[in-house]
Amino acid sequence: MDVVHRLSWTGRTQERSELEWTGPALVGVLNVTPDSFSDGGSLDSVEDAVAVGVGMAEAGALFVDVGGESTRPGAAPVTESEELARVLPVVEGLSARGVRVSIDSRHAAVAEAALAAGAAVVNDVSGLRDAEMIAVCAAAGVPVVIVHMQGDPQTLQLGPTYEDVVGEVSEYLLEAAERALAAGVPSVVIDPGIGFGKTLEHNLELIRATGRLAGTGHPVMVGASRKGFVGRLTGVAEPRDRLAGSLAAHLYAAERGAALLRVHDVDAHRQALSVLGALRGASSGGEGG
Ligand code: HH2
Repeated sequence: MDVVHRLSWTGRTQERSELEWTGPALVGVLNVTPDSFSDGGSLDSVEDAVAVGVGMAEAGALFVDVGGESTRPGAAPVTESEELARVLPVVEGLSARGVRVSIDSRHAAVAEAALAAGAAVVNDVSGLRDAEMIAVCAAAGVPVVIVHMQGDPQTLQLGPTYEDVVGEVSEYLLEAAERALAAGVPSVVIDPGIGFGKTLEHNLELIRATGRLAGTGHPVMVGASRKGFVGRLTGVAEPRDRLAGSLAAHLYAAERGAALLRVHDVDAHRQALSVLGALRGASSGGEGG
C-alpha cells in the first residue's frame, strides 16, 4: 500500500544509481550556525557536529541535512566564505563516515564545494531561483530538493499573500522541477516550504495538500519541525519543546504520501513512524533497493 519513492544520481560520469525507499523517510537537521531558530549555537566543534550527524544516521535518517546559514525570518545573511567554513568540514567528516549528506544552501558555490566534499543531494530553500544552482546539480548529477519560498529570509514573514496558496506553490514547484529535469538534473524532490513566507493558515493548507503535491509524482519533503506555526497552535514558545506538535504535523503529512520528513528529533520520529507503519500494515521509513 505504501508508495515506493525513488531518487536518481547520474554522477559526473553519467553512471546512474538509484535509491529507493518505501513510505516516509527521515532527513535529520544539522544546523552548524550560531543563530538557527531552534538549535543555533548548540554545536561547539566540527567533531560535535559530526557526532550528532552520525547519531542521526544511526537513528534512521536517510540523509543528514547540513546547513550553515540560518533562514529563520529576519536572519542576517552570512558571507559565502563563512558559510563554507562552517559546512565543509562537517560534510567531509560525515561523508567519510558513510553518512549520506544533503547540503542546505541557497548558494551555488557552497553547493558545488559541498558536493565536491562528499554531499549527495542539494537542498535549495530558495527554490532554484539561481540558474547556476541548476547547472551545479546537473554537472554533478545529483538530486535537488526544490523549496518554495515567498520573499527572502529578511522579508518573508512581512505579510505573505497568495490568492490560492496550494495552487501557486504547486505551480511554482512543478515549473522549477521541469526546468531542473530539462537541464539534466537526474531527479528532484519538491517541498512546499513550511514557514517560508506563509501565515499559519497557509502552512496548514499546504500540509493538508501533501497528497495533492505527492500526486505530481515527485517525492515530497515536508519540514514542520519545531516551526513557528507549531508554537502558535500549541502556545509553546521554546522551539526545542515543540516535538509533540511537530510529530502531529509530520504524521499527518506521512499519511498523505510525504516521502521525506525533515526533522530535528530523528529517533522520536522513527518511533512514531514505526508505530504508524505497523498500524497501516506496511513497513515504513525503511530503505530498500
Ligand atoms: N526549513 C528550514 C531550513 N531548510 N529545507 C527544506 N527542504 N524544507 C524546510 O522546511 C526547511 C529547509 C528552516 O528550519 P531550520 O533549519 O530548523 O532553521 P534555520 O533556517 O533557522 O537554520
